[in-house]
Amino acid sequence: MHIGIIGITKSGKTTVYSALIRSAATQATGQMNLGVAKVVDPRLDRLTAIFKPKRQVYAEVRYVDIPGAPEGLGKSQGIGGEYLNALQRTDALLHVVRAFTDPAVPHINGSVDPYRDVTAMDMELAFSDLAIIERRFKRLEADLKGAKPQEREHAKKETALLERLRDGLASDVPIRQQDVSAEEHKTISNYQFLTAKPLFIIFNIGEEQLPQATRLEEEMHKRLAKPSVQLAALCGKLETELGQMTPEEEGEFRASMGAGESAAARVIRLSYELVGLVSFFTVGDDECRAWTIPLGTSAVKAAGQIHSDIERGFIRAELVAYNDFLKAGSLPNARRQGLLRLEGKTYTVKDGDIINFLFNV
Ligand SMILES: Nc1nc2c(ncn2[C@@H]2O[C@H](COP(=O)(O)OP(=O)(O)OP(=O)(O)O)[C@@H](O)[C@H]2O)c(=O)[nH]1
Ligand SMILES: [Mg+2]
Repeated sequence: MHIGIIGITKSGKTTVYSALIRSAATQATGQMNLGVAKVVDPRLDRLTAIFKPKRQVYAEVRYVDIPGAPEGLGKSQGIGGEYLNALQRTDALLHVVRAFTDPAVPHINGSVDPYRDVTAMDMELAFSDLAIIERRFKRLEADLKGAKPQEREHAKKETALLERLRDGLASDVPIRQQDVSAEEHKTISNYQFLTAKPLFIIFNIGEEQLPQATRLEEEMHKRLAKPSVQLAALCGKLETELGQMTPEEEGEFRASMGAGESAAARVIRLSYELVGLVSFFTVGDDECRAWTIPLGTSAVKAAGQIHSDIERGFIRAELVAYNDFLKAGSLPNARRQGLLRLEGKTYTVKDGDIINFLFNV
């Protein structure tokens, strides 16, 4: 599971990436940066304060800083399309939009206009999807010649679906906002359409814009809010600098700057939600840990996240919801109050479940 960072050249992609992974990254020409960000979770901090384990392990999100294709996205397919391939492998896209002004870093279009850049990128992503659809039409046409009746049926169905997606794209509706059934989703999942991926739009603002950040985000929500689209404003440069400090120093600095809660931490948490991930916890003297699973994961699959042996030898999941645990105050109390329950293989794990897997190998 990883999120690809995209945007026009000098929008601050590498800067935002550095802020998210809390490490000052540079970028060799044409190279991608791959890094891991911790999902700071106050619930896990609370559990750690209660259990006082030797180790605390946060959930993680991976980000890929993909260098900008200078001549634009759609056109880059002509030059080998590694850029497109890299984008297609991602699970979501994070679009860093230039909102800061700095005469030392000229905007390639001459002026700073974040909403213009959002529209331009949306069009490029749509353009890339349209090209994939056109190529597929040609293949389907060829396949139809001499196809058996059943194959013909399939090809016709797919052609109709792709025509619908194409018409939607032509009227500016990204695939993520189009009506696609679960079955149709399966058909198109191989194509890795870029406008089908969840999208996070980040306005990379300058330090001097920080006092307006909230107002800016409200405006973003008015103008850009859509299903499977997440929005935030963040000062990449400042967040990167703060990310190099110890948590104590960072806290003091944020207070003195009026920079509020960590915008980077918030973006990471929102990315996690955007791609449909939730956390369950394991607790103990040794380790308190947040584990990552897709929303809707069964108990037995969740066990497999920890170890394949636990999945194979799964007997039961002994669990308590985070809020119930807090109410009870301890695991023995939770047990006495009937809040600690046993669930089987098919139980759907909820965000915040504290689980002890019983297994036998
Ligand atoms: N003043 C100011 N400068 C910034 C900010 N964010 C990034 N920059 C500067 O803008 C320049 C480009 O930033 P990068 O993060 O390298 O941008 P990029 O999108 O990765 O650039 P490419 O990979 O070359 O496309 C650097 O000199 C950054 O220091 C900001 O919030 N304010
Ligand atoms: Mg870069």
